[in-house]
Amino acid sequence: MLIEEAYKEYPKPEGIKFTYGTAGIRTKGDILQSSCFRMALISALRSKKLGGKMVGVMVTASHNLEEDNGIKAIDSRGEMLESSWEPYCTEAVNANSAKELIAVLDQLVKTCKVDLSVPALVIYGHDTRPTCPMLVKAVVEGLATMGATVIDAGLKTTPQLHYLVRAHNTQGTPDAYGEPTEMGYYDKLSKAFAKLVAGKPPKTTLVVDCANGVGAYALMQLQQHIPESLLKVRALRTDIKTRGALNDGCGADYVKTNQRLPLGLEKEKGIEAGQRLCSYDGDADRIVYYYLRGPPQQKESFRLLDGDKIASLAADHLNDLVKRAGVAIEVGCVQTAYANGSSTKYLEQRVPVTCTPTGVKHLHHAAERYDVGVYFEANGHGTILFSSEAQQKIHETSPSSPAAEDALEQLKSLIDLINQTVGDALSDMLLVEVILRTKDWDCQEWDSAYEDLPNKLLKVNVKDRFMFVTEDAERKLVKPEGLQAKIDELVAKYKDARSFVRPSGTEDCVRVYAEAGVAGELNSLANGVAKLVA
Ligand code: 16G
Ligand code: ZN
Repeated sequence: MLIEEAYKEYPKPEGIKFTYGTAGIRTKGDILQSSCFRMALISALRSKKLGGKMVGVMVTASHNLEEDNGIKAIDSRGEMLESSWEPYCTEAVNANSAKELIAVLDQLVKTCKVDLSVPALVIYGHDTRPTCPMLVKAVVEGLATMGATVIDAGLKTTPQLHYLVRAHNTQGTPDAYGEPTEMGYYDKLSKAFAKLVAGKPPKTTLVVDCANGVGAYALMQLQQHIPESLLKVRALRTDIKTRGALNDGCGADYVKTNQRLPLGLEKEKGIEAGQRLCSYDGDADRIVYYYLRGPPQQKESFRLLDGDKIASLAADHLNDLVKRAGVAIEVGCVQTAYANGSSTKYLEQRVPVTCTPTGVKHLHHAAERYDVGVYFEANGHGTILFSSEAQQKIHETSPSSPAAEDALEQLKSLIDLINQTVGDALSDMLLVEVILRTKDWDCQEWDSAYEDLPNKLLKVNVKDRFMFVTEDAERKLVKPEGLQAKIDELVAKYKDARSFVRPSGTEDCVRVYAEAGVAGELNSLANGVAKLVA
């Protein structure tokens, strides 16, 4: 009855089909109220299903433009919503009447054996978008309809909300993740960081492009916990008040896609050759690094250190530490088809590597299969997972030498420094800073691990992207029939080339990725494949 009453305020906008995809539901912010209300209902059911444990709901559209927004559900271990529940989300947000909506929820309750008498506990947070307050209101009303206990986390980065869920649910257990507050988050990260860089003061300042998003706020808070004697940071693009500024000409996605500095940064005082920089995305769950080899005005000065480069840096470092510590655990790495071929080659010579389809949930689950699983998408989303057994071994191994003892201590602190629930720009930034400081490397030394193959990503508009079906971790098309053979034939004409085609999970288009050994041939290959697709 309650749902029927509340539903009246949240009918589905006509003529729109929503999908709960790789990044939850994402579209224009002003048509998302009904989805937010309904996702709240499902989240309450999810908490009940998990015995009343806390689950989370995050309102954000990440790197998208400011007018977009989205909603994502977080499971009780701080991970993405279990994928078997995604179809129910899609059905619920597309229901055309209260009756239809209730039928979907009834079906979910029955199939997934949800005990409705269990109380529900849901935490919700949001980024800096102007549509957030209105969407959060819909979430609150949905949760009230279900009689759920709620916690308003307010303005948070996505990974902070994931942290809060995990920390809350593990409180007082042997797996306790940290104090379940925002301050607890900064406290945990900063303490681990201080241990790891003790005796190694920073030689240079890191410039951080905060994408004019929530990362600006979070970084400012983090700086209250880490003294300048340990980390020198200069935060830019921190304007979270000006309308339209979010992700506009800045942020991790802009920098990675355009392979250039944030717009206008070259004119900023103090940005000069040798500078080390990084960019967060709009909800601070991604980060890419870059540096300047020459004057900032020259395009060729720009050198990107993307998710692949971060993965190689981290995998190498952890592998070294594990060996030095004498712990019997294995470091592995997970990538997607977008990983630069050079990075895969580099990593495969050092650690086992697996490839999964795009989307954090796929990488995360694959990384769980390693003792220490390093996963990064080329776009800068990633983290490192330590299995419980690996953590136990690290804590129980007695060191055989002072060097082994030092490596063990570093591993213990890294476990705390890394946000293992999901990719986290702040935590990943601290990780990179620690590794560079430990090795006494500048960006050029990091960059010299391998040379990226020239690569290009194109967007192709097609009539129906669902006609494109892939296999082999998205590296091959099985449909439309015959297309893959044509792509293969074209690719074979180029030296050290690779190309794949996949439907986007977040936009209505098909993406074409191409890589070629010879820079001058790249455009011809990418455009050739795009032509075959269109
Ligand atoms: C989402 C994914 C991201 C992926 C991107 C691909 C999460 C949290 N985010 O943003 O990992 O790289 O989608 O987008 O899973 P596409 O399917 O449009 O290429
Ligand atoms: Zn993001």
